[in-house]
Amino acid sequence: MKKKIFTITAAAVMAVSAAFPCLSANAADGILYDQNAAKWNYVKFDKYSQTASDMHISGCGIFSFCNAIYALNGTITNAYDVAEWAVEVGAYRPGSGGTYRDPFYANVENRFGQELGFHVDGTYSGKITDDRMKEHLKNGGVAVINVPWHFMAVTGYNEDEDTFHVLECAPNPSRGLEHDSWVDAKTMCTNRTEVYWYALLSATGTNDKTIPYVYDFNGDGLINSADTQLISVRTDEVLNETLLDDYGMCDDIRLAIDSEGDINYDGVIDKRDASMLLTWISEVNKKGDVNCDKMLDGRDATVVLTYYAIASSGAETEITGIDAGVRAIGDFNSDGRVDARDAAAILNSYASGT
Ligand SMILES: [Ca+2]
Ligand SMILES: [Ca+2]
Ligand SMILES: [Ca+2]
Ligand SMILES: [Ca+2]
Repeated sequence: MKKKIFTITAAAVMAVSAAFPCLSANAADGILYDQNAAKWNYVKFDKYSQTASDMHISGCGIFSFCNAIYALNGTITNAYDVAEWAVEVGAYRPGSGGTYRDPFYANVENRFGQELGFHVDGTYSGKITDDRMKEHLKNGGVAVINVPWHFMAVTGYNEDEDTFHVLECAPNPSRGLEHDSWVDAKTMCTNRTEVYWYALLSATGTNDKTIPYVYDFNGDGLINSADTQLISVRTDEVLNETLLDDYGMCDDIRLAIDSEGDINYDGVIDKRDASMLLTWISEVNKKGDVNCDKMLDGRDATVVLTYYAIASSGAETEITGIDAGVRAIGDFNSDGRVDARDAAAILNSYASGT
């Protein structure tokens, strides 16, 4: 995926700056986009209406698509880019009906399919209990669903329990769902959560998962857990209004994080961004290459050993910096734990040139 800099309106920039000192209180773990986040009040498109034209009111079709893609293949989609395109082609009309599902799903693959790595298998009028839906979910596909006045995403089916994994971008008492939950079929067939239409999406593997170089916040040429740790440090700095010097934090790094550190584009730079970047790092780097320099060598073994020494000492030492990333990608021999055997195996592999 080619990531772009998040271009937003002047009003949004002001809002984002103003919002920066307060951490998002409702950051949800299982979803990428939270429509209720304050930022979306200020992201507006006035092409179809001058009023009620912000994504906070009508962005559910866009957010649910992005949440579905994230669940499908881990790609962090820029919701603004999708919205901007959809406004242009008449598939998203803020203030004038929201997302128009037919033009949206007729065209979205052509525009974003390659870079986001998905295929639209089809759009259907039907229920969530349709065999077609269940089979699709069991095969690893996801769906964007239409319920009365709202879109959500469905990303899994549990056959034993007959429950569906539903991603709700805008929790609301009228529907009663959390951001991320397993919901029984009956609920998804009644009232405000009754599914009556859906689009099925499957993964194509074409998405480019290269991490943009701008996320090398400390400028050492590598994007690894030192950079994710710096996001966390910056979050603490802002939260406590205190400057820290951990992990080489300096003004250049602060500037880089303040301008590019909103990994999930939700308008807030916080530890969720750090954890999303770490997930991304662990997906694109080989196990064992803990400093992420695309080489497996003694340096990685040393870092793994250091981590193991700290983790097994029982001391209340916080594992930070690169060492924190070892937890994510240090299990070289894939036995479920990071220990001295991984360090040995890394050295072995290095020595044998494999
Ligand atoms: Ca770096
Ligand atoms: Ca963020
Ligand atoms: Ca390495
Ligand atoms: Ca291991």
